[in-house]
Amino acid sequence: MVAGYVIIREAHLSAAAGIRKRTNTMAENKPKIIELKEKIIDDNDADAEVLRDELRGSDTYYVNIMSSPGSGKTTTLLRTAQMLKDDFRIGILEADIDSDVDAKTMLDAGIDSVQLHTGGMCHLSADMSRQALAEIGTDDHDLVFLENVGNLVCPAEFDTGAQTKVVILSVPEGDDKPLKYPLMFTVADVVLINKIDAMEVFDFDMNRVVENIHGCKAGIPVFPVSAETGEGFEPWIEWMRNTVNEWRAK
Ligand SMILES: Nc1nc2c(ncn2[C@@H]2O[C@H](COP(=O)(O)OP(=O)(O)O)[C@@H](O)[C@H]2O)c(=O)[nH]1
Ligand SMILES: [Mg+2]
Repeated sequence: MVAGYVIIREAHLSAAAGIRKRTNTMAENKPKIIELKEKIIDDNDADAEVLRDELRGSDTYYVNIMSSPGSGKTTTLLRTAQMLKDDFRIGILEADIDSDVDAKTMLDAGIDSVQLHTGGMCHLSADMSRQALAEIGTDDHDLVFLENVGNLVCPAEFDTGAQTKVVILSVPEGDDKPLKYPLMFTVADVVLINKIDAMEVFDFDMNRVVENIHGCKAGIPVFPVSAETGEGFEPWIEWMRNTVNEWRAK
């Protein structure tokens, strides 16, 4: 095992974040940015099991959110955190290759968040999760969501140590994506079909996508939602709440 390290620095608003028009920079939240470095670990799967035991010890439920860029991870997390904030102390880890826009979105909404930079890596390993969880603090959070790097390939191959893997597929991406990226839908525990408010504009068949998802992993829950309007969120939120509470009761 090669020693890894974590550098923390206060973020200056990045060039990417600066694209957004800002009127009052004095009052803005500046996310803490954590530069993650990958340790070379022989067996990431075994390390992920160790992390799950550690999280059991600290009574922290860890959820890995995966999808393509733009399918709605940040928007979904924002609404999810707002709907679960009275049940759990929520923290959000925002992974990205660069920029701090997603963590800033959370902080602006009053949700605890740190931005993770992966140094160009297209996924997070269990050890990178461990570094990030240590920074956000497992004592202060019962439920931590990871917004993984936007990508339907690499993140599927790396167990982050999360107890639940959520995959988001959005309507504009098409109902055939489970056929093209089967590993992602095989490792998923639950799938959200986001942007259902745009169903009329796209040739997207809800029955067909559920069939395609269940062809990868039989019987997993699929929730059609709109993170924009909130449609369909109640069943998803109830599922998440029950899943965490059942785990905590064990
Ligand atoms: N119409 C519609 N747009 C959405 C929905 N969810 C997210 N978006 C938009 O899709 C874009 C990407 O969303 P974002 O949450 O940043 O995706 P991420 O890259 O996966 O984090 C933004 O312009 C969102 O406003 C939705 O349910 N319906
Ligand atoms: Mg995002």
